[in-house]
Amino acid sequence: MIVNATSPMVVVANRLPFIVQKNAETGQFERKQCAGGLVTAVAPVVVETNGLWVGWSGQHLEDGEHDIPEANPNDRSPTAGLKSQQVIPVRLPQKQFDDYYNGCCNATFWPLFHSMPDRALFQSDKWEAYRQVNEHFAKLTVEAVIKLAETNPDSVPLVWLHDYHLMMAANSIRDRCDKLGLPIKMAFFLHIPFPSWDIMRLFPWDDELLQGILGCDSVGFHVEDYCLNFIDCCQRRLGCRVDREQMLVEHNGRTVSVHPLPISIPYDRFVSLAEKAPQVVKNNEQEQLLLGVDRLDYTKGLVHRIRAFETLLQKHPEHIEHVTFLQVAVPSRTDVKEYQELKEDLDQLIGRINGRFSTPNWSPIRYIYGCVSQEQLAAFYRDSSVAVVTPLRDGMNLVAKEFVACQVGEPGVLMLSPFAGAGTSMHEALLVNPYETDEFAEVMHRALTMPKDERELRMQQLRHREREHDVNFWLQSFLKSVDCLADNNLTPGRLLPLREEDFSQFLASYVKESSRLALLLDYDGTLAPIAPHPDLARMPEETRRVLERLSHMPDVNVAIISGRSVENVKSMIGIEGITYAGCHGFEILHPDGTMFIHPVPHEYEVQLEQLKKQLEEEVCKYGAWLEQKSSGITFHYREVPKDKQSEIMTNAQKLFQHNNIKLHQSHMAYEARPPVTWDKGRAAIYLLRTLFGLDWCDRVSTIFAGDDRTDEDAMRALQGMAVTFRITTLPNLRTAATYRLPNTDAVLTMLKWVEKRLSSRLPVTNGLRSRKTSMSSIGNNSPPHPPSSPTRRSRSNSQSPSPTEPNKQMMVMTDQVYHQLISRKNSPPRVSVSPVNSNTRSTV
Ligand code: ADQ
Repeated sequence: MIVNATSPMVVVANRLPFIVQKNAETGQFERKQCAGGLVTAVAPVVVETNGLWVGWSGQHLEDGEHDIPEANPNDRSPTAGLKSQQVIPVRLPQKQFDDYYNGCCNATFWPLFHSMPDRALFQSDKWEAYRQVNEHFAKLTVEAVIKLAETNPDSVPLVWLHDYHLMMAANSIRDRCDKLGLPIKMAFFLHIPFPSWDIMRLFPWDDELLQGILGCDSVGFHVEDYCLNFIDCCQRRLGCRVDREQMLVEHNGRTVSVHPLPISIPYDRFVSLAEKAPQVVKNNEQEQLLLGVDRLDYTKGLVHRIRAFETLLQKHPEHIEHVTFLQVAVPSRTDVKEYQELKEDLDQLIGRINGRFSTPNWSPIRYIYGCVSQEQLAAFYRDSSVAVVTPLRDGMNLVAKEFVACQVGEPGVLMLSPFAGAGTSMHEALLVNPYETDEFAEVMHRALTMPKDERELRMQQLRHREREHDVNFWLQSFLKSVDCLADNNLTPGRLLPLREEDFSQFLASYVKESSRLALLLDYDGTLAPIAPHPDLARMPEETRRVLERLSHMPDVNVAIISGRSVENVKSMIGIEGITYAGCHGFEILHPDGTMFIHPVPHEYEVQLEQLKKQLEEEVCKYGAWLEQKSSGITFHYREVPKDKQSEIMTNAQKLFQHNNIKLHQSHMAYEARPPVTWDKGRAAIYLLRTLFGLDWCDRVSTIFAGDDRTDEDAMRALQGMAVTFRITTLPNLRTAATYRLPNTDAVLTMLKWVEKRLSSRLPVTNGLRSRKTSMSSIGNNSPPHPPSSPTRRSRSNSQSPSPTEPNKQMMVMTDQVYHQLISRKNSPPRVSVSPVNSNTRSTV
């Protein structure tokens, strides 16, 4: 095979391309070949590029450490050239391996991805084992990359992860390599189907799984349908921007390309095997063989197939004594109960049918339960009249292709299930739905009686296609897709930068031109990029102007909900006429100047004072400092030099603990917040109810955007009642948000989309809406008019103080008041609550 790869390859698969076994006679460890499509296709690339293979050796940690044996000098298999130093064996404790392999891979992903969710088990401990094992694979893969970098410092290795066993390794590999400054390319190939969103969403950790796969640069599936399913899941579950035509997914600021790469077989090898294989012994010259070759797995549809054969004999008795069904089944996962039951069912079914139809010279079904050599398989393929390849669901199915390659004599007929990946391209096969038993039997009859000219024509076409698109073609297509093929200049697909139009996809059906709109926005990391010091976190001028214009539109309410104190966030934003909620919603300054303050227990205030004092005296050094807020404090350690950070953090944690104050982790900071059930979520709901009444949800379109854990409270509280955006660059993050955005620029783009969408509205000027300054007429970036007093319709009848001077009126929120407020429909409750003196605040 001429590989032509430009990068050394690190293949990462559940198994090594051979199993290491102890020879009972010599006591020496030696290699036992496992000849599969993957090994045949991929091993030569690893050999030729001086790459490495990471995988399980068949040995557990308990079996002890031993060297990987070199290949036997007589070895002619594809892995013969693979030296032991090119192999990185994965050894794991047996229990952990079992939880990962049987508990998660085979009990969860195998049935789920084959769209058989009833068979799938969802167990958190098995999922945890899966993640841990993937982490272990990731660690060893990075060791492989380091090894390659030492010998080959100028090349960028290609890490190729295989199959459903390793869907969670990519992010960890990327992260570790980034930290070490080691550039890599990373691709993933799935050998089984990728299910539709409807099935995928049943998996409780689907978001993590999708993000795990998206850690790669390139993702390959057998057929286009699986690619589209994956893209669909990324869009619907993670809110990724996607391009279905170019098959691109944007996640975490990176573009991941998706490729249909139909795997195939070493065609020529099967042809030459078929040319040499000995004749299969038949009952007589005229006997026709129907052939099934499968792993004994419930996805392969063996029971359905044998039942259809029974129907054939019943409906077409002319085949009795002339047709035999030869089923070859390789034992698979024999330690799993489900597979043992399948074997029993099949044994009984075959026994019953043989009992029913057998004659003294003939039995209808020949059943071989075991592994047969490829030479023997080639003979079966060549000498059978019909191959019955009818899985209930299959990623590709190589048997169909092997059968076709081996048709070197009298042409046979291929029967194929449309639910196998192979069914999408092998058009000349007779497609049959395995669930439709009567029709299945009729198609068997048609295949057995098909005239030679039709058989020839169909087989010729099939063979031509498979010869062209053999396993080497698959490999070259893969290398091309990752731009690792010599003489290939691929321009990598890129999604266009996020544009305003992209938000139509997220928001158009929710935010109409006529909608009443509430925009609830966090500040740091959402409107303003995170900076080393809070004072330096400035919102771009353009964002300020868009927000200002939005705040002047009728029926648009803008509220900022921040962890900063209310005065501070207001001064950072500097727009009048909007709502400011500070300290995660503990203090809310309404546009008319009234202030809402959530009460704080006295005991907490005493403890807080003590904590403050101790933090200042003991740990506010090396750049660590304390931010004072009305209901709490934030201890910042972002500026502490790296070598001092852990000491400062540990000491600060101890002081929080010592003073019995819960520590809330923030961006490089610890926060103390009052121990009450009030957070951004409750504050957001309170705001919406006070602004729009109890039925706000029916009348108002709400958009929330935030970037950290405190914002998740709001995302959860608003789930199903608002469109929420999480601004994040974390590669694997669980969020309650509807969509993710990569940065503050994307938030600005979203705001601009909203502005454009609502631009037919008239802005408010001094309480009057002026046609002259409607948003559609604003061509420049300057605000249409100077900031005016907050004169929304709902507020125009309240006596608003000057916006520049907050109203000194305050009310204190008790649970009683809160419930009173939220149960009052449609009335602006702020107005009906007696204001209390600000001095009373701390005593409640
Ligand atoms: P499998 O589920 O294993 O592979 P398949 O593609 O049919 O399914 O490959 C089976 C292989 O095993 C064939 O090469 C066949 O020759 C061999 N085999 C079958 N029965 C045998 C027997 N009794 N003795 C010896 N060899 C036997 C997974 C996915 C598929 C996908 C492949 C490759 O489930 O959908 O096509 O990976 O990506």
